[in-house]
Amino acid sequence: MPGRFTDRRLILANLWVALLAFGVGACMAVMQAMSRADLELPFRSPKMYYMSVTAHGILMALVFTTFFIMALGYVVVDTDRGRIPWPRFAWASYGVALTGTVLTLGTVYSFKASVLYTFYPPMQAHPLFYIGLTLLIVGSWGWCAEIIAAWRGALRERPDRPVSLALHATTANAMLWVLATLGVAAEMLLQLIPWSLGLEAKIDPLLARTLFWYFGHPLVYFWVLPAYAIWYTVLPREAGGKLFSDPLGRMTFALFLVLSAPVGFHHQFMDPGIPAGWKLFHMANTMLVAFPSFVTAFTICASLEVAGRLRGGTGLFGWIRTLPWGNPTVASVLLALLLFLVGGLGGLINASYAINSAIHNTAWVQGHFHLTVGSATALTFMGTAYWLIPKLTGRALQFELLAKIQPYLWFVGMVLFAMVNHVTGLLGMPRRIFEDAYAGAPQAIPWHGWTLVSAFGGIVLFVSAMFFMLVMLGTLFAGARVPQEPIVWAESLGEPAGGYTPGVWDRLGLWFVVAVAVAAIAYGVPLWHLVHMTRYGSPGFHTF
Ligand code: HAS
Repeated sequence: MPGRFTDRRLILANLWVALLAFGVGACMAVMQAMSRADLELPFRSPKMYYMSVTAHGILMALVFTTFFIMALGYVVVDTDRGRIPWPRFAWASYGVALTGTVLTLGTVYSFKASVLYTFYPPMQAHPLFYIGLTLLIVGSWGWCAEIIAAWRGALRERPDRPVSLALHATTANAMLWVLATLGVAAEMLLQLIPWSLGLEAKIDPLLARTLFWYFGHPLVYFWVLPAYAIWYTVLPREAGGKLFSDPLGRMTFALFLVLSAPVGFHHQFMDPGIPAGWKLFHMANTMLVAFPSFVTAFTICASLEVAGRLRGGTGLFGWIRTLPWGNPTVASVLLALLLFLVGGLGGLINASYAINSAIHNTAWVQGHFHLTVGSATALTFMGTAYWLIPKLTGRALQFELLAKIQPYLWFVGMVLFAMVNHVTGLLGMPRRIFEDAYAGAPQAIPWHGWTLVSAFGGIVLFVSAMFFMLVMLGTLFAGARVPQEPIVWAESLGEPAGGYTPGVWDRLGLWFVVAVAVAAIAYGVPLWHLVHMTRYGSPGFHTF
């Protein structure tokens, strides 16, 4: 029966890595949340804690996301084009990315790379840590080549028709990823790898941080754009309605491509050595890149209203009640949207130059990113898995009741965990600390009660994650055979009878060129300054 997908094995291979990374990452997370609240655990120590935080960050933020996004990209191409352009090349890219992942995690679990997922120098890891991450990125470039080739193939075949919105979104994300990863590739090849191999005695941490954040902010959009794609192309149909506007979706993804890179200094507002004018410029761009998210909030809300009213909802808010809250895919996405509303608005607070000094490096930041990548992205991906796996495997979801409860548990856990992190952040609690007693500092006393609440949230999140894993493993191994449904993207309201004709937002090649130019303006001069100013460099430090 399974066979609707030509590249099913490749998609499943990517999904398996994503799922395993998520399951292991969730186990590390619950230990960290408890350890931070001073709850005793076997083998608890700072050394164990920082190894675990590094592993959790790499597994969740870099491995789970990247492999899930690659699987989803192949699903889109397979659905729209019937097959991916070069299957052997895709398998080779997968092999490279997987080898890199194993190398990196090997160094982390052998306590040779407790440098956290941002791997800021002068903390130094084993060379294989950096080489492994580089391979993970090289593997993902193979995926980008596949997606862009599929998009070009679709354009060549039907020049009078735009590609599907799903393929448009996936291609914009692949282009964004190519542009973003140039920064981290430069950091790895010119700085971190030679320095960790002992070929260079010292490293310039500020230059490394700048190259990292050139990559690091578009990275967050690389994580969230596939979730946006699901909100636009799957949610409206699953909720029983239509997408409010297809053209607004196309504009959104093209704008993200252009505006994602020239904003990285909002992670470095507190760093010395970067002129204030450039920080202000990046702040203004950050406010601009919020625009496509506001458009998305409007479009998705309008699409949900259409669905709710088609399902019989009346009155100002009656349509919200009639949405299918019992459908695990829809519930996951709706709850992800609600959490993202808070996380996204928190992002705008972070991006305000002056206010950033109050929250930078505090627990607030981990609150922010658990509502964004940990909810908007991760919870949407869980909902996507409930929708996708039966279509991919021809097996019915197992443990359906757990699947129905799981998104709500995630929501409650995240409210307790991430909202509370915002509060402790405002109370001055730093992020990434092993224990909230902070060596008995009196300022730390008010943190403890709140941190216990966040630890409880961590436990609820862990239970939710295990429910998800049970449903996935149960379905993949023992789901009953069912007729395989094809993937059909959501229809859009107001589509002209003969279909749309390509518009300016469909010209992703042009927007890529604009994106390169904007990134060159935003980074060219500051990087030139950094490279030419007097620099002293630092030797490596092995903290644990
Ligand atoms: Fe961020 C730090 C600013 C979005 C991830 N961010 C981080 C870090 C991560 C991260 C991982 O300016 C930590 C990095 C580290 O380790 O140091 N972020 C922003 C801004 C946005 C933003 C302005 N971030 C994200 C997304 C992420 C992510 C998305 C991952 C996926 N972030 C910052 C800044 C920092 C930062 C500073 C540095 C802080 C510091 O000092 O260290 C914006 O793009 C957000 C725009 C989004 C919105 C929300 C739109 C709402 C929508 C939902 C609508 C809801 C509906 C509900 C329709 C304005 C789309 C309907 C439901 C019904 C039931 C009807």
